Amino acid sequence: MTPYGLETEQRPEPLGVGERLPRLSWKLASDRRGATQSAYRLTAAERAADLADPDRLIWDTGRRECADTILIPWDGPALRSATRYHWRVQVWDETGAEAGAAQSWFETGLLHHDDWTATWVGRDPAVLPYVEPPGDDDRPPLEAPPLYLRREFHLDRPPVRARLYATARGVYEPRLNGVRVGDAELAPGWTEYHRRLHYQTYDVTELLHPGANALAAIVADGWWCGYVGFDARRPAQHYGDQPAFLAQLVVDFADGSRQVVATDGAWGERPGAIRSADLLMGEYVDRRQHVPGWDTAGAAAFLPVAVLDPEPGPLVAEPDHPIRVILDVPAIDVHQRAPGRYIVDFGQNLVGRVRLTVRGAPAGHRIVVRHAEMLADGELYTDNLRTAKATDMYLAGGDEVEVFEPRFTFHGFRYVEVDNLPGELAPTDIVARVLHNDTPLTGRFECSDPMVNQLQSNITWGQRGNFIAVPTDCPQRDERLGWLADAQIFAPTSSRNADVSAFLARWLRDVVNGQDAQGAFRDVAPVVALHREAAPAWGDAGVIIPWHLWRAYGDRRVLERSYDSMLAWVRYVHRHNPDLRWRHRTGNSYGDWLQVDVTTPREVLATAYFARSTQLTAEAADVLGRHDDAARLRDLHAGIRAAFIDSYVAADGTVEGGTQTAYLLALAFGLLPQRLVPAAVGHLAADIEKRDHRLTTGFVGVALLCPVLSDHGRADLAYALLHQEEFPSWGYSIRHGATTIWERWDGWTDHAGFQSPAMNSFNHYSLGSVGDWLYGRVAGIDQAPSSVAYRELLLRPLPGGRLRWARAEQETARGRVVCGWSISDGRLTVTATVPPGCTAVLQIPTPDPDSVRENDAPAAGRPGVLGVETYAAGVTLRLTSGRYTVTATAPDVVP
Ligand code: RAM
Repeated sequence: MTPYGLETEQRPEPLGVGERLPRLSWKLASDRRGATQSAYRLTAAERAADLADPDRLIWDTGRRECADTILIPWDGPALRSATRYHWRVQVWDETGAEAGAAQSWFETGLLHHDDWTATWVGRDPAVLPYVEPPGDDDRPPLEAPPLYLRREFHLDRPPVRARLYATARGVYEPRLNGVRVGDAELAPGWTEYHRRLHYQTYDVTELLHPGANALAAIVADGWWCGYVGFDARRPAQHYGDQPAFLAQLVVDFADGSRQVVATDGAWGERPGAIRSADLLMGEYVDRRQHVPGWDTAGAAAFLPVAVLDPEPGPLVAEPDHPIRVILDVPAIDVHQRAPGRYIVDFGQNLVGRVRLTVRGAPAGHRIVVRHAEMLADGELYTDNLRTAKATDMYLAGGDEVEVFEPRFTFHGFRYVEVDNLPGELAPTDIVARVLHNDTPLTGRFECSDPMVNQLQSNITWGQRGNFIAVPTDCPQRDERLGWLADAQIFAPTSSRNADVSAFLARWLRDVVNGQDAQGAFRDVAPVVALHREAAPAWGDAGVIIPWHLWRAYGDRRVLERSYDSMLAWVRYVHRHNPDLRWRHRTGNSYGDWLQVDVTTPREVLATAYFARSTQLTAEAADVLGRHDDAARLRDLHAGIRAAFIDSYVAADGTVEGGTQTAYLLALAFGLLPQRLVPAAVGHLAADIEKRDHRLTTGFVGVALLCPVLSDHGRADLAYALLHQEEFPSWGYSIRHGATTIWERWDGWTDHAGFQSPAMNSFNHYSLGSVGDWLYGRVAGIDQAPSSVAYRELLLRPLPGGRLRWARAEQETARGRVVCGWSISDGRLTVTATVPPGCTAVLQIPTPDPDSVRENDAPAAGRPGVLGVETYAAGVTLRLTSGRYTVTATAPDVVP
């Protein structure tokens, strides 16, 4: 058994950790069945070599008889700022034998406000009135060009260690001696800036040298003062009226001395090649304005900056993975539409920007790149972008070969139009660069059906495209907001595909910050619009997501930090709805948003969510030891449930509204008397059947559709919906070429063409929330209701539909889990991997319990098999950790 995947604060070897008591985690791997950790020991030292010397350890837990492996808080000495700590974990297995060890490190950031000496600097309008060079009428509105900032400094000796701590009001790219620092994009991302502004930490030791050095940065408007959301006001409406920069370079020498170079009045500024940059509008570069060597020592004098603010403000160490360029996608087709004008197809709706190689353009020649998700009559369809221009422009510098790649904008697109290009556009001269927060991909789902695999691909692309700075609703039009319902509906799916623990926990701080003094959350976070109480299912994200992060990752601290706001939300709804039907203070009450042809009564949906949030807050209270709260919340929940039944459930099991979503909410949230459950399932099934296996659900209901059907014995219907290719269905969009999940079932239809451009995104993840079910039931990786971070696995492969096999893998916080099945020649084969320290209940659906064999032997008594029992549809095996291959007579479900 070996520990691997060591992490501090849910990231491997992070620089600049801001937590005073960071939490350490490791995973375990073993080929041996029944492997478990019985004890661990954590040690730490300031030098890696010192980990071997007991006298030089600064922290030693000694051997702790404990199976825990995740998020163990530091309880060593108080951590100092800007210090690297090496740590080692040693583990003992279930026999008490020493099993293995591994080591890692983390480095603290600037933990104290006093550590900051830097001041905010920006453009001084008095010193530098900006005058746009004449002659470019067709350019985007240009209010103020990005800042190019620099400062020179001298080092007497080579440093042994150097760190740059930096951030911006806006988005920035730091540079040192002519070289870009780090690989973060659009840093510092987007937070409730007035409450928390993230700074980034970079190791720049290798970029410095004795003699003259130059520290520089480009800073553009970003979310701070650019266009944000659908309210097209700019500038100064949301956060501030101009971008600014704050940085502190800390250089350490061998003799223990230190030199600090911080932003202050000695910095210089002038505009450069990027003439304007906006997240929604695009970027405009005039290469003729590029000053060679501007970011190296000895460059021409810049103008003085303005010191904008000596107070650094609410700086917080970046706690999650930054946005990066994650992959490059080549063009699959380049089509010339007119001389110099090309439409390029990347074959995938994606989010990022293009890199274009320009050949032989004379100085000042203007090339325009526009972006779109769809084509209409062979041309870009951009109506659905609303006011987002998504247009990049490049004025050539006159070199033989130039490369244009915008840096401070992003677009949602599959197609681009390149206009006014001199010469031919070779497919290799353009590439799409995909951007998103670098949440490590942890999951994989595959099956025998290409349409379902395309669905899984569309879901993961929707996740990539919308996990940019905050979980957004869409990445292309003038919106891109952190809508709460979208995020809570998709959270379970997202945590299958990637490790989103740090990303969502960080965004939850914004959700909590958005809550008002009465306890009402907002529909979006950060709050830049929609200044009223959140709608049902939207505000509930403030309860559901912390709970989900606890279940999926064992993150107790996120529960602790969210608990008061969870409770305040439930109390808020209760206070305004004392009769326990949520009818008042429902904000914009979107209902089952974008449902098809039906209307689920808002009150039914709202009251169901009131019950759900109350129940989850009660569970959170128990986890945190607040048992009095838990008891009160359980009473409240019982009352809401009774009110729900009384008001909306009839004696024959019909639920008010009679829609699929009404039944799904009632069944999924346990709001029906047990005796009426079969009847309600019958009504739900009848509705689906009478529509020839079509769904009517919107954002809210869709996540529950397949899970509820398969939990209630109607996997046949869940599969019928999964395989449906007629409108409305996932398959319909795929049949029409979708490579991402659409916002609306009818984003484009045979009968009506494009939906109204007023609201029609082709990259919205909500309807992709079925992904959790693909992993959880189709392949079969789930956990028991009381389990945390997949400690007690529930492996329930569900052969059905037209599938012949399905398989999922998931790198959980405890290690790698696999579950898959295949059927051939009447024989079912199930493979499962259970990581050390975990147990599993594995269901084998088979009509013949006696046929079950593990590795070709009767399952009972096999190593690691703790028990064999029959259940209604087959046999369950209780397993310890290990890898298993189980075969049995196949169930009679696959054609
Ligand atoms: C739209 C978006 C978003 C949704 C809200 C209610 O603006 O589609 O996803 O949450 O409406």
